[in-house]
Amino acid sequence: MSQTRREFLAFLSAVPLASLGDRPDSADGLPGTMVVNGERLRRHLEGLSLFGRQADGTFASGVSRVGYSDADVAGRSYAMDLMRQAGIEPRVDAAGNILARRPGTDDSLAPLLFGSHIDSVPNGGNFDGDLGSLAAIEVIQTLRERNMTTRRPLEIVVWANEEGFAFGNGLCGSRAAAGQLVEGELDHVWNGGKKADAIRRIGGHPDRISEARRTPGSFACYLELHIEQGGTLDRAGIPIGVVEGIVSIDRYEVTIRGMANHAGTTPMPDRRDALIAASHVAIAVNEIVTSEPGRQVGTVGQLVVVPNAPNVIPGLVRHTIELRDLSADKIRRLADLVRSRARDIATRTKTTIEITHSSHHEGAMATPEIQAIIEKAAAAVSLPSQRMPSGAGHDAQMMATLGPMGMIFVPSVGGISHSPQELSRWEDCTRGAEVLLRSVLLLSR
Ligand code: HGY
Ligand code: MN
Ligand code: MN
Repeated sequence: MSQTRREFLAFLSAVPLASLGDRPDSADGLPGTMVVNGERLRRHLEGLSLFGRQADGTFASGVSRVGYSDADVAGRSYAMDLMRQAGIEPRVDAAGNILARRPGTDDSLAPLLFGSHIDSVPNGGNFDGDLGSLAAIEVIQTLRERNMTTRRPLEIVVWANEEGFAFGNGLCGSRAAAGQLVEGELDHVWNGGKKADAIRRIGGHPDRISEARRTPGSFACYLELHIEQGGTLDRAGIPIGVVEGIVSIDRYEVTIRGMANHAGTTPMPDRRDALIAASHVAIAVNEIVTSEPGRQVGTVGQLVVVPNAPNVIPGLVRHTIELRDLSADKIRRLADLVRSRARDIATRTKTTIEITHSSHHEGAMATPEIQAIIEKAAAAVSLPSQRMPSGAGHDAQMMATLGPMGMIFVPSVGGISHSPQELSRWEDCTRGAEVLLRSVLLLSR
């Protein structure tokens, strides 16, 4: 008997939430104290951090485990071994996503899907994605040890290339599942290789990529535990964040053409310096984004100078612009303002500036009923929680196009992420895994 989204949400609204959190023993037979194994989760996070660590590094050195790299292949194999130790058998889908299923007492129901990613940005941290992926395995391991079987089947997932440093567009595995790969994406070339071959490297089948598609209703709901990557929870001293919505993200490729010339013999007024133009564009992005109230952000994060020689005036600069906000309309409007400023800058610097829209990730609101469940799950183990937006993008925003979605945050110390200094306290990681477990139990009844 499969349930439609409406039936599932109606069921959620009827779930006796008071069974969790108002008294020590929840209806699931779990005590009001933590039951996940925080020590084991820590060991697994430390174990995963070895794959992509620099040669003479330590845990504090962070990790470079870019999607489809050797380190990613090794980290994925480590994660799959942990799944097997937890009694579930992983498979790799056509897009390279790792999936593993645990049967429920009523296997005819759509599974509860939960997980995250383990690829990183270059010189990234050891918690972004890793926590949600390994905590999902910890949930399965804990249920097994406690001899608990949920009514609904459970399916955990490690998404492929969430960060998108490889091939310049993120949420790759979850976009394939949501049917949102762009035309010709598998033929894109990066770092001397084709995307289709990169997907093969991690065990996917690009020629059968459509098999990775998930249809609405193929899962009851999607849950993701993740570090906040900002400083809200850490500053507030609150251990659990309940995500209300995930930002829309627009990315642009900018190509600025001037004229390479001799740095010694070319008088300043005669120069067509592409890097000067790019510098004005970067400042314009910052000025435009900060010119109005709100949580919008804008970043010029990647820049290449050609020929990049000390004694040559830069003739060509390529750089990115990334704009984010919960409102897709707002970042479209801000991009239009950037474009018009770029036209003035091109005139003033005697350069040409081409701005190409390279990717859009639609934001997503989390399902209110699931937000309520997460709050109750936190209360079941006496953890305060607070609702908040996500300034980072996540695979969850792709899953939200297919079904109900919820995200659980834990604090990032100092709000630092995408850096070796990214850090979440072990006790917060354990708390996040516990709330994930409680939420899974409530949602898979
Ligand atoms: O870029 C992001 O927001 C995410 O960490 N991939
Ligand atoms: Mn992430
Ligand atoms: Mn990230």
